[in-house]
Amino acid sequence: AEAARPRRSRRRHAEAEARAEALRLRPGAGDALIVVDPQYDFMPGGALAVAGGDEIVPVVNRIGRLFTEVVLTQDWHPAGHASFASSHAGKAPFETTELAYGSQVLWPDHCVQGTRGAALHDDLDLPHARLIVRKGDDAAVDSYSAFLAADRRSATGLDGYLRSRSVKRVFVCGLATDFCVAWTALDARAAGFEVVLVEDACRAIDTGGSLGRARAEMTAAGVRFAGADDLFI
Ligand code: VGL
Ligand code: ZN
Repeated sequence: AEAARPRRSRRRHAEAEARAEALRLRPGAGDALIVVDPQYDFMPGGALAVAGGDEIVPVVNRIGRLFTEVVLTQDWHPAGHASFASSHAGKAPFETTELAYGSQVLWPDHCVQGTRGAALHDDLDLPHARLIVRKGDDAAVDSYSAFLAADRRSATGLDGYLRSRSVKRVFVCGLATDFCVAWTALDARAAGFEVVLVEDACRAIDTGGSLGRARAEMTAAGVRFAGADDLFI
């Protein structure tokens, strides 16, 4: 056991080096940060509060400085949106229903266009963010993903934007891990980008096993998982 220790630690060291090398940022040369839905309705006290949602803000600010290409997304629903339980007689939040494009989780009314709940958190310090993608604005179709709405037809154009900015790899963070973050990460993979999920810059809703499912799907799709500190080595 004595003799095995240095060998093991050498291997661990090599693994840490490889991991650091794999995550080494390429600012201005292919890396982008996507910050998903850092809005008041997903923060404690909001209409669809995510536990610890506000704790991501300082982490996002810290990593945001590392990127020259920063994109924010904003859930942006009209009143009476199809994803709101209040739009379906007899339905309660967190139940599901069938819409034209498939199964839809129903939510409390949230992120209604122009309301305070839909606003980006005031403490976000990302003055260099160039693009804000609003999604979910079609009254009949939800959009967790920053790329493609739930009908899998209407695109936001984010894929073309990133490509035209020569982005090769996207780091994804924000709210909520198991819905908008996961769908954004999966669609980024499907669009051919390398994807790294910055886990401690995310928080989850976790309803009906959604977090476990999202993690499994992201792993299967080749999304890599990192912590914010991994980006500073
Ligand atoms: C989200 C549920 C409904 C999210 C948005 O940002 O993850 N979740 N709308
Ligand atoms: Zn929404």
